[in-house]
Amino acid sequence: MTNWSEIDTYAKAWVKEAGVNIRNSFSKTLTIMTKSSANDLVTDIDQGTEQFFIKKIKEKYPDHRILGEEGFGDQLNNLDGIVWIIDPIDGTMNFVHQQRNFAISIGIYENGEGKIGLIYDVVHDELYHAIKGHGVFMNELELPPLKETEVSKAVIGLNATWVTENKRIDPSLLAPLVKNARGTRSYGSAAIEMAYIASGRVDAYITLRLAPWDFAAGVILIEELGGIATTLKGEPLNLLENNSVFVSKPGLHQEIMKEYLKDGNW
Ligand code: 2AM
Ligand code: CA
Ligand code: CA
Ligand code: CA
Repeated sequence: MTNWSEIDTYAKAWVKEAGVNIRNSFSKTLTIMTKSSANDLVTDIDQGTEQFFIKKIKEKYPDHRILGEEGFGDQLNNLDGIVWIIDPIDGTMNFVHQQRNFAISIGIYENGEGKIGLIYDVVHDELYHAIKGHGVFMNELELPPLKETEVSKAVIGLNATWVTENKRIDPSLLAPLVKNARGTRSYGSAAIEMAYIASGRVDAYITLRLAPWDFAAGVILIEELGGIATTLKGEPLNLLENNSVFVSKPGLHQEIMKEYLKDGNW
């Protein structure tokens, strides 16, 4: 039998320890590198944080596998067994430019089923934490189930990219949603946008391209609270590839799918 309570205790302790290391790095000079493009940044702290988690996990749980953004984990082509899906710093551009609005994101899955979700907003010291079947907490505060809402009363997480010319979606689909929503926000960290749905600060989050480590923890939090997580076509998310992601309070998800996303028929 898997001792989830023990895994949870270790995971939380490691996330807090990594957070201290990241905060301490603010006084040092960052090494900033680019990946796929000039705006796709990675730092030595992203890499060091991922390596920190891998060392801890492999020491304690040698049979667990790890999928990490920076590539120090395992090559996965299935989700068999226990898999940690890790983004050491989600919101690297914010980390580099703002020293805030970034998070550590860890989703722990067993045979593809989400068991533990951790999102740690390092600078605000807010640890969002879900254990499947046992609720979602922000630090010590248990979060209530998500209530239904509607577009006219909703704050929607949406990057302006998706309402300008882009190669993934016709901007005329989402422009009316921006107009009809109470407001839109863009925090620049998918994990924080999703944690904010869990805590009720945002009602939905829509984006056309995320990697598994961007949403692996967030969907566990949101689904545990009765929220809905799909692609923009309304299909289940796939943890082994990039996805469009639409996460939302209930009711609102159905309204946006039907009235703005034509039930995925675009
Ligand atoms: P990152 O900071 O870990 O790279 C920014 O809008 C959000 O999108 C962040 O969560 C960011 O994660 C993520 N992101 C940035 N570049 C991406 C890419 N090429 N594919 C998928 N997600 C990306
Ligand atoms: Ca990145
Ligand atoms: Ca990320
Ligand atoms: Ca990252």
